[in-house]
Amino acid sequence: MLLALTRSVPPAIVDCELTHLAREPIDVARATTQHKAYEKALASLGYKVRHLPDEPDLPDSVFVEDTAVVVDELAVITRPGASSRRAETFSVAQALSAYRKLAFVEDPATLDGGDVLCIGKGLFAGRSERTNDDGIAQLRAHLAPHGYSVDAMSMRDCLHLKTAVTAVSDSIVLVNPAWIDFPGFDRIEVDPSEPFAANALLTPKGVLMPSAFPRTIARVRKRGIKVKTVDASELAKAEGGVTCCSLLLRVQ
Ligand code: CIR
Repeated sequence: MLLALTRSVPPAIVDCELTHLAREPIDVARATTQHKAYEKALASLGYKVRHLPDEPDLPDSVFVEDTAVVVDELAVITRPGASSRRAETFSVAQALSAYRKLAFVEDPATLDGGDVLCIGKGLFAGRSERTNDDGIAQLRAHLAPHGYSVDAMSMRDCLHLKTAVTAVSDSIVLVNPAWIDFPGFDRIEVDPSEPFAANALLTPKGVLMPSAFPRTIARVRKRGIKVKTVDASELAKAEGGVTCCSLLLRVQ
């Protein structure tokens, strides 16, 4: 079974962390409606959606991707780079312990799940304001015994590695070349007018992308990849994309 762990939009999201965007008012009701549509989209892509406990006072708690890196053998609970986000991990660890052995990223390391891209047994970890070299080293140490490689990557001008590049099939990446050099893979480049379009969520039934990026979506479809779209515009004001609102895992 495919499982998606999600968490509802907290009222405190109006005070979310922002790194590269100017603060704009966030309509919590609208964000919640969009988040529900996102969960529905995940269900239509074959996922059973399970809700993590609400964290109404943790502003970025809807962005659950950043709290863990989950592979078939293990879940690595992160230590988010923003100290305001560290308390998000407790309930995630508890929920994941039902499905996976756990490992933990520990001080002085920091790591956000948004900085980790998995392509098969190859992982790429972005050095960012949130993820440091200790974080990447600890991730590597936890995963190497299970046959995973972890390559450190550098980006520019964006929050997370997966703001700049994601996988849209087993072998094709969707990339914003202004923010990262990502050689070695067949690639689709985002339309230059849609810099945030590189964040797509890969599922076995196709990719999920924000409807705000029609030009890039057309490029992905042209390569024969199925694309489902959602309106994620309100969560985008909190610097979130489609990968950040879920943790996806295979369970028995
Ligand atoms: C933050 O700055 O931590 C949140 N406002 C946005 C997190 C987005 N997460 C992600 O892309 N994985």
